[in-house]
Amino acid sequence: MSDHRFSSVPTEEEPGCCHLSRKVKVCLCVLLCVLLCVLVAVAVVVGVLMWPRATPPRAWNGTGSTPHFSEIVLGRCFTYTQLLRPELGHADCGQIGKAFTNAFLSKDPCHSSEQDYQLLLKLTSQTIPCHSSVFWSKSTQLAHLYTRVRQDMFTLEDTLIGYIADGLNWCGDAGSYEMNYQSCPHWRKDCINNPVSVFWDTVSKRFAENACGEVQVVLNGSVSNTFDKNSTFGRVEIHNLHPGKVSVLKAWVMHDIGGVYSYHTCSSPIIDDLKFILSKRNISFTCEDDYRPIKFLQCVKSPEDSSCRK
Ligand code: N1C
Repeated sequence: MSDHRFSSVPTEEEPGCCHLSRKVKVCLCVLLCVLLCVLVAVAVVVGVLMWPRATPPRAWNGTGSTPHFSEIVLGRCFTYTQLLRPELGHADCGQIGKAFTNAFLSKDPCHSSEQDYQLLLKLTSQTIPCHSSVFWSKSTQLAHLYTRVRQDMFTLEDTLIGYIADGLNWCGDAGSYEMNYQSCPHWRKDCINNPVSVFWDTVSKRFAENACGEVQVVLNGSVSNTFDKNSTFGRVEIHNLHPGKVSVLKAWVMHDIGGVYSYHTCSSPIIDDLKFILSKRNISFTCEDDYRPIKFLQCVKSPEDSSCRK
């Protein structure tokens, strides 16, 4: 009699120790293949992302981006909107930070444009009351000392956008998503349309366009270019003041205490250049040497100077 019992001895088709059907085995094989493919794909993606850049960013003649640029921008934005001017507490600092970096990342740093900063400008729009705008040229420290005491007055750096960007440097590279921390274009040696110069021109233009009432400018009488037609103030701001909105520009020509030489006063021809540009634009102009409220601030540092004893 032939042996018809169900045998546990493996047949030729089911060798070895596994009791799995052919179907299950095929399924397992397919699953393993799929897993392998997924693993390979993940490894390739990670490899591409982590692989060191084949080409380093272009080398320029200017200083590279400020280390921790994005963190500084975010921190300053929160400081300004939550602590200094809580009336701007609704501003979205996350979006502002993104709009700032998106304005220049992955772009040729010699082809920056006003357009690149439009979203950032929109997100940082701010109303400055009439009679409170203070411009400056070659007098950054003194002008900011002045508005620090006069909290009702605003330089561009006392507005959100100016506060965020003051003193920072930034640029990207067309071939990368990264910032260039090694070098950025120098405005004279490389190109004028670099992200930083275009930024200050763009925000200075808006600051001037929005000014109204009596506006002031702090000028430095102790340098040869007290009024410089090529400075941001002389090239951008005075040409963007609105004659219908701005009644008068009051210039304060300040001189360093103990300075060896005063280059210019309100009677210098260089100030006439400024007066002339404004008269053509139908904006009144007044000028005063060593305006007392600002002079007092200089005297705080040099109380013993004879000019401070009067
Ligand atoms: O070129 P300037 O001065 O005349 O520019 C000053 C003028 C101010 O009234 C500001 O409203 O233009 C605006 N502005 C800034 O607020 C600003 N902060 C920092 C222009 N430039 C600014 N910076 C940087 O200083 C920027 O890198 C630019 O090139 C210098 C301008 O300094 P300046 O010649 O003394």
